[in-house]
Amino acid sequence: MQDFRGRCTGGEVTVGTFAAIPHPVAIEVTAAAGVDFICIDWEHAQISRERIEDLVRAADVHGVPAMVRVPGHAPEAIAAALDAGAAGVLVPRVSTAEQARAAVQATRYPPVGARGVGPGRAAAYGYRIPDYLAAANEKLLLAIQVETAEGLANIDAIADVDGVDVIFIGPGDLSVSIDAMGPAGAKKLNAAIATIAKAAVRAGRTAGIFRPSPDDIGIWMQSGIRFFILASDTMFLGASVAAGMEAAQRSARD
Ligand code: 3PY
Ligand code: MG
Repeated sequence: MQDFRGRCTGGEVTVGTFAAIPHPVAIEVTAAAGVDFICIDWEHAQISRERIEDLVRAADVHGVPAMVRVPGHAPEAIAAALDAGAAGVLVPRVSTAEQARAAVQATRYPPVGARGVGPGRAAAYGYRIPDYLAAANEKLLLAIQVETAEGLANIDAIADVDGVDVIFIGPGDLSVSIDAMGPAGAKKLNAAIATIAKAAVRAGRTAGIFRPSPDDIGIWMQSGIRFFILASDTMFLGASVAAGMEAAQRSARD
C-alpha cells in the first residue's frame, strides 16, 4: 500500500484532480500526464459503485494514488471505496464534530474505528487480509469536506477530531451556504476559507481546497493550505478543446 497519507500529512504540497469520466482510459491518461493523486468523484459524477474498482486499478497501473469522494456519509460507501483499494476517502458536507467522528469510525479498523473486515480487492480478495489490516489505519487518508455554514460555525470542534487527516474546503458549496456567491461575495468567501484553513492548521490537520484553476494555488498556500484538488478530467478536456479550437480558428484567419 502506498503511503499516500504520509505524503499528504507531512507538510508537502500535493496537487491532484477529480476524475469524473467513468472510464479507466481517462484515469490512465490523467495518471500518465502527471498528477500527485486522483480523486474519483463518486459524489457528483455518474460513476457507479461497480466502476470504482476498475478506476482505482487503472490508477494503480501508473502508481498514482486514487482516493474516492464518496456520495455522503454512509459507512457502506466508505467501506466500498476502501475495499476496492482506494488510497483514501473524501467525505463531503461534514458539518459537525459528530459527523467527523463517524467518518473516522467508518474509515479506520478497530480499535481506532469500526470498519468491517472483508475480502475485497484491497486485501487481495482475501489472500492478504492480515497484511492489509496491519497497514490500513496508518496508510489510508481520511479527508473531510467543510463546505456549509454549519461546518464553518463548528470548525474548531471538527478540526479537533482525532483520525481526520485533511480538512478540505469546498468553495462552491460554501459560497452558496453562506450567501457569498460571485464577485460580490468574494471577500466573505475568502475570509471563511481562511478561517477554516487556520483552524485546520492549528489542530495539526492538513488544510485542503478545490481550485478550478491553478492561478491562485500559491496565494492559498500562504494561508497554510497544502492539499489541492485542481479541476477535473472533464474540465481539463473542455478547456483543452476550447483552446485548441480557438488556436485553429486564429491560425486559419491569419
Ligand atoms: C465544492 O466546491 O463545493 C466542492 O465540493 C469542490 O470539490
Ligand atoms: Mg461541494
